[in-house]
Amino acid sequence: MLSTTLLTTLLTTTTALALPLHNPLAPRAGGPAYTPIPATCPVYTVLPVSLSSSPPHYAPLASVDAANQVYAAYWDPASTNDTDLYIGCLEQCNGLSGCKAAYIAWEVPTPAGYYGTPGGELMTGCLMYNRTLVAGDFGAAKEGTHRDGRMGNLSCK
Ligand SMILES: *[C@@H]1O[C@H](CO)[C@@H](O)[C@H](O)[C@H]1NC(C)=O
Ligand SMILES: *[C@@H]1O[C@H](CO)[C@@H](O)[C@H](O)[C@H]1NC(C)=O
Ligand SMILES: CC(=O)N[C@H]1CO[C@H](CO)[C@@H](O)[C@@H]1O
Repeated sequence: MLSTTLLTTLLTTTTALALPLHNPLAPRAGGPAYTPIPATCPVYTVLPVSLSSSPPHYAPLASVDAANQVYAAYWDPASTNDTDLYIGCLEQCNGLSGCKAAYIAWEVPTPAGYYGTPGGELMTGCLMYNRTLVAGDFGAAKEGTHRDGRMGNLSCK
């Protein structure tokens, strides 16, 4: 659940991140609206799962991205509170029709074709899916990518 204070922080943060500074990859304007998740709608996570890499870097399997990813937002690396960004990612999923699960990690490579770029830029990635994700939907990420990956299933969607 998100307090008003936290939401204010979040919105301030988002505004700051939306300014295209030196990074040519400006976050997409007008992503899904940040929609607070009611306390009656718990968020369930299936991470961490056991992985051979240590520390584990979880990434959704490419097949899951191809079949079920419905939206992705990439944000410039920032020193913002990771928990706030995770909650913001969940809230954007909540605001997107058909979104049932969201995943966020740091140092996520942008996909090829992102804003006409070859991709591979490491950014904070918030990825949204149209089905509940299970532990088997995740695998070990490539070294140096997907730091601190976390996910949530939205129980009311
Ligand atoms: C999820 O989205 C993909 C397109 O990204 C679509 O092909 C698929 O049918 C959708 N699945 C569900 C369960 O809505
Ligand atoms: C990040 O935000 C969460 C939730 O608002 C808070 O509990 C936590 O203390 C914050 N962490 C830092 C390092 O500010
Ligand atoms: C393992 C786990 O917590 N799964 C949850 C994922 O989200 C759905 C609701 O969308 C829950 O019913 C599951 O329990």
